[in-house]
Amino acid sequence: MTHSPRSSRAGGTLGQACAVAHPNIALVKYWGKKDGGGNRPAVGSISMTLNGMATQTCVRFTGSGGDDRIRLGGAEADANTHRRVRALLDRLRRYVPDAGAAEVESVNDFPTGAGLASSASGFAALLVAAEAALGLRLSEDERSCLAREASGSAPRSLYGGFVEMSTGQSPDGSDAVARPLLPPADWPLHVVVAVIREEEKEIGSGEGMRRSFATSPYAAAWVSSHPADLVEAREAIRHHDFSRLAAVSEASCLKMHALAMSARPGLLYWRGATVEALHEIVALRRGGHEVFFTVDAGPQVKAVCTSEALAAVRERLLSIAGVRRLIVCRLGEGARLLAPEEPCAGGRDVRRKVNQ
Ligand code: 2P0
Repeated sequence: MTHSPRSSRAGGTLGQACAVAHPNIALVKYWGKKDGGGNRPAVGSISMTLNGMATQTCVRFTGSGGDDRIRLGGAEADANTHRRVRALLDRLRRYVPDAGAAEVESVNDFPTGAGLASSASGFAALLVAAEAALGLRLSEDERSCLAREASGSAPRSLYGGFVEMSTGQSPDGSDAVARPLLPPADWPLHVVVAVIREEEKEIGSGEGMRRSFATSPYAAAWVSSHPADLVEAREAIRHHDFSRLAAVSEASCLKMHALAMSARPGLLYWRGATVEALHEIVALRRGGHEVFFTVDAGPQVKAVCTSEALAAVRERLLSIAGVRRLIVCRLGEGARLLAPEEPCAGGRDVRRKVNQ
């Protein structure tokens, strides 16, 4: 993709910046990539950005050579994460060739790599912080594209509330971007995350998608039936139609997992408590509570509900053996820079160096 000529250097000296971003959960799921590079999604998606979990990331460019130093949760990043972070930094450094090596510190206040969209919030926060640290001013679409190349779900965390990510038509991916659909305050829903296992999953989403598309007999049907789900969800969100959103979201979730399970070898992200939680949520809805489920590439179950249903949902999910704890969220805001005086869990060392 091309980033110029709209990008511009905002001026000033190279510096450091910190940003916060929240994970998002997809109601109409992204699963699968287009051939030809650029990490373009094979299908569009619609998500909710959540406020109860956050990634905080600080980036500092040193102006001198050497390798990037990348720390996640206080420890050196593993080789795969290091490679992905460096790839995004390299794309940004094309604008500022004298930026030098970066120091990155990032902290999640929720389990990492366990189906809770840590790559979405992580890469959204990294992009916003690095852009500011380099003094760049990217367009919204450029920001979306850079986030997407790092992680397909990350552009959705750039915005708050309900967000749609497009698969785009252009071969260069320049229109595979995220757009906000509805601000968080417009529909005050809750999301209760039932944490079932905090360990990192064995098969990451990227590998799961590749395997599903390479081997499942259902991949073509997933792609061809997807646009109707997007239309349905968009309409439900526009009209604040809870039961319509519930129906299309649960259908998209189960369809995605059916696709993953039908890969060879099959991908089974669920544990026993996952299935129990799905049954309990359906039973609550039959009992008159406004609640529906979604599950991502991990065992955790997310229950989307109204304020009226919240107490019953919490009680019922906590009663399931195998549910370790709940994280209760509302719709959250998009990624943003932290002001210098705001505390940043991800940037203690980076900030200390700058202030010395
Ligand atoms: C989603 N997931 O729409 C779907 C549902 C997981 C299940 O987007 O390879 O980590 O970095 O583009 O963004 C997780 O996929 O994948 C994801 P990459 P990503 O939320």
